Amino acid sequence: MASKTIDHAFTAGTLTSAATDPTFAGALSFMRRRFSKDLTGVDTVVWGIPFDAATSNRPGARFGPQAIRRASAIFDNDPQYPFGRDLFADMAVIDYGDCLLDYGNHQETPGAIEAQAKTILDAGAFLLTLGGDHFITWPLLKAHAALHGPLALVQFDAHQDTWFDDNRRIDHGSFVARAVRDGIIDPTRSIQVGIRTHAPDDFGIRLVHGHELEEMTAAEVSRLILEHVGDRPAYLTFDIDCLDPAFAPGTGTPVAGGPSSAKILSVLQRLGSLDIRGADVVEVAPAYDHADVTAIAAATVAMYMLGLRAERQAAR
Ligand SMILES: [Mn+2]
Repeated sequence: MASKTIDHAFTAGTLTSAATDPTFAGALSFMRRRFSKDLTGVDTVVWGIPFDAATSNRPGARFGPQAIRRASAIFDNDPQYPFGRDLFADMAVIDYGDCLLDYGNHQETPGAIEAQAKTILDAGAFLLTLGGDHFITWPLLKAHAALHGPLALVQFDAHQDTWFDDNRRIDHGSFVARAVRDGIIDPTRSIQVGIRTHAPDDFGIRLVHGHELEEMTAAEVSRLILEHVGDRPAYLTFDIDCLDPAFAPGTGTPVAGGPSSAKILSVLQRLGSLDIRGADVVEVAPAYDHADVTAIAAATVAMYMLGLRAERQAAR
């Protein structure tokens, strides 16, 4: 066995080295990136937020980061499809581990997430977060908007997340209402894809409903997103319940009638010209999953976000 690695997550010599751990063995960081809290010379940070206390129905997304890391072992040392490249050849990516939260004191949760995100962003790194339920996106948006101003929100989701919010609730269904009120997203440049529930407000955000998605091609959907966002700095949030429960059963609030993972990955693949300043993948609840279907879909979405970034850097 020539030049294989094992436990690359802590034996890696450099941040840009390829991991060749056997798929079934080795320490499970995201895509075998080095586990580190050292932000020196880091381009991109993958970070877990194991929080699900804001869930309205089935809890369990606190186990999302672990499941997504484990599923990401399927990405071996071959060039990553469809990007045709080693994503880490020129991009220093670390797995920063998880956000420390007090499970008994949820009022402190948003502040803790925002402060720890700020540490990462202040070091100049791009942040890709693995949730956790969708509440976490609000403090993440706060940390990103402090740096970039109001962001265009590109949200893949079955839900609009604009339900009642009094600025104190710890609720995964109201982060968009709060972000609009806070002025940290620009609703006129924001878009939600895959919606198949009714919420109280849309705040002028462009919606693509589940039934519309069914009738549009992936090229049409991506063109709509690119035209609507334009050159605005964007934050991409991917709730795994955007996908039909057939493709993502392991989630807290599944809704029938959604797109396939193939359709949505085809949309994501075409978003390379978006100015994405931050991203997350949320709502993976592995207790309701089967054969890692949902975790593999989420790991693939997260890999695509790194792939888009690697492509953009190579084009510069
Ligand atoms: Mn949702």
